[in-house]
Amino acid sequence: MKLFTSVYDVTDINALAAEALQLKQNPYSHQHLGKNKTLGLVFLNPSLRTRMSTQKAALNLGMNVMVLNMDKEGWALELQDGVVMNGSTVEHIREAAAVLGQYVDIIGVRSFPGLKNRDEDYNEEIFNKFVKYCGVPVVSLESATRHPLQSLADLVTITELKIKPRPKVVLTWAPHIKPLPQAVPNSFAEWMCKADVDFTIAHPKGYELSTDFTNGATITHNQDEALADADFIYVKNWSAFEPYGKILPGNEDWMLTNEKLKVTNDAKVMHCLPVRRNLELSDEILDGASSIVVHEAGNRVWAAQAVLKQMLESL
Ligand code: AN0
Ligand code: CP
Repeated sequence: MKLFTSVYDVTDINALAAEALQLKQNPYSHQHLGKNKTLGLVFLNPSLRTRMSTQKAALNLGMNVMVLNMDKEGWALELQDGVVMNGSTVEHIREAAAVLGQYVDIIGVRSFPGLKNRDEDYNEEIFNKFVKYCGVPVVSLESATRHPLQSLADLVTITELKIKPRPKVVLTWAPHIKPLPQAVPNSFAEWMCKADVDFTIAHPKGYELSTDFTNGATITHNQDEALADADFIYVKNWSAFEPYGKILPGNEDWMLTNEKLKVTNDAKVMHCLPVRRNLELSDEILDGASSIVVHEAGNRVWAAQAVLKQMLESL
């Protein structure tokens, strides 16, 4: 594997999830693969889980890891071509990415959307420029429109904890006070539409995701109906795709509660984290028996390790 940006970079998602679960059983079995190989992790936005789990995954494989918080510690990056750089940007992405590629064997990049210009975000301009100019394999640490390491960890978690062959999985929108990217729900939807699950998306009117990611999902505005008989509930806020990046008024009653869980099949509740308590998800759920959010975050290590292993094998 030379690139990991979406589900389309994976030939067999179930095999990759199975590989992650094998690595969970035997984390240090492939230390020789990463010997004298370096992973560079470049962050243009904050992170806790992605940074630590990907670093841990690389260490388990015997790799060296270097982290650059480019947004805080790097030079201000210019992204446009053909401009006179007489403003605040100091270094062009052409040189920055190419130079990073000289120091490392694999690069991870996190680059959130601006949520202002939909075409720019959905064309993945920043991420694709990194890929184009760095000259080494690239793994997405969440781009403008997708978070594939998260989605793989979510598939791993569902595969690990399911008690029937084809569970019902529901992605349900949750309230938030800030406009958040569509990357996590887009990506989760894209992976679930290819997984062996019965997949439903529930959201208030106006929060339709791009149909490029939801082909094959059942989509409803009725949360209670969606939750009926659910085995896994994936909670996530996202801002509107149209009008792009906006929060629509109302919908506070979409926060999941124990009362709402009664119609489910004793569902396990997932969230990628970070989560705002009692806004996106209630204390009673996060602190109760149905929440698997910390277990899910733990599985980020094995998802990242499976991806890095396949990349190391193709170097
Ligand atoms: C980000 C998002 O929703 O995409 C990162 C989630 C992993 N969340 C926030 O910005 C709160
Ligand atoms: N879920 C996730 O990607 O968390 P971080 O933003 O903390 O990396």
